Amino acid sequence: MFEKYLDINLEVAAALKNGKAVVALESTIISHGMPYPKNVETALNVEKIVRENGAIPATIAILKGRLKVGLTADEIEYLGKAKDVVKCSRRDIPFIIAKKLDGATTVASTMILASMAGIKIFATGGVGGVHRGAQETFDISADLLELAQTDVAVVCAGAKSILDIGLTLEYLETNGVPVVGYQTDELPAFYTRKSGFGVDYRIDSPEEMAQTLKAKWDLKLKGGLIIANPIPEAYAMDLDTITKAIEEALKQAQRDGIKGKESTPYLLAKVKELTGGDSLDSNIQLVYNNAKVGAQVAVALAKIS
Ligand code: PSU
Ligand code: MN
Repeated sequence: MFEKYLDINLEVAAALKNGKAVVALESTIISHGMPYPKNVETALNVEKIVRENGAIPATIAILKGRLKVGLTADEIEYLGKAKDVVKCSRRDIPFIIAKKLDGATTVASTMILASMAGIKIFATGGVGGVHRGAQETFDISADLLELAQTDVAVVCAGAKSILDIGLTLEYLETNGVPVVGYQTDELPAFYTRKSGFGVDYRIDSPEEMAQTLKAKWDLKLKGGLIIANPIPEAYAMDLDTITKAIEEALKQAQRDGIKGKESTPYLLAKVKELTGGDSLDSNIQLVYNNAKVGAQVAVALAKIS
């Protein structure tokens, strides 16, 4: 049924048909997560890194109401520049289709489209989470609920401290979503390698990660899994600098009355401004590192599937 809404590009379709490794990539990071032209440059480099590590990249978005799995370089450029792209999560998908709009997919909606296409591994920078102050605002990302129900593993750099990391972990535990540290015992905090919080399990190789995923899905334990991959040491930010920037960004968000889906893009842009662009450089490097690990896990999973 969903096939009539879905366009899988030829290369991705062939790879899936032949059981080759494919890595899904999201588009909200392009349209709402980074400024032009760095967003486009990053998205194209991420695809290159996925290829260098033996997998086929599939950047996912909605264009003129069509669900696209695998964008061309021109489509990525278009998304990176366009001003009226809707940040599209699970609830938005049918409206973007019926109105024939352009939608950038979040972690949640990228998982949905990846799963329709048959892609199991998805690499990005950060997932949404439980926001600080969620006790009052109820701001909990739909990404977390998606992880509870859609069979796609997400490689990210942990949870950043614009979120309440402790509450995010509690929420994931309740919903049966495992949080795995890739070559780490500690959950990374996006811009830094440490958060003060542990992970559920540590896994050190793509092969063991693949075996874990296969067992989970063979047993029909539905839902995804967070593969938390720390930013490389050389690109990690100074804890004090990033903490101050995040505190200030949160203060300004409150002052400006930022709510709902605007919240995460606003905070990311503010943190970038307050760190003089340093946070963006770190953000880009951690995405590259996640693309590499995502491809390696996808290759290992393809071998045993
Ligand atoms: N975190 C980042 N960069 C991003 C996002 C999160 O460091 O670009 C994006 C992802 O697309 C994620 C979305 O799915 O923000 C979460 O938004 P919200 O908090 O509104 O659910
Ligand atoms: Mn939210």
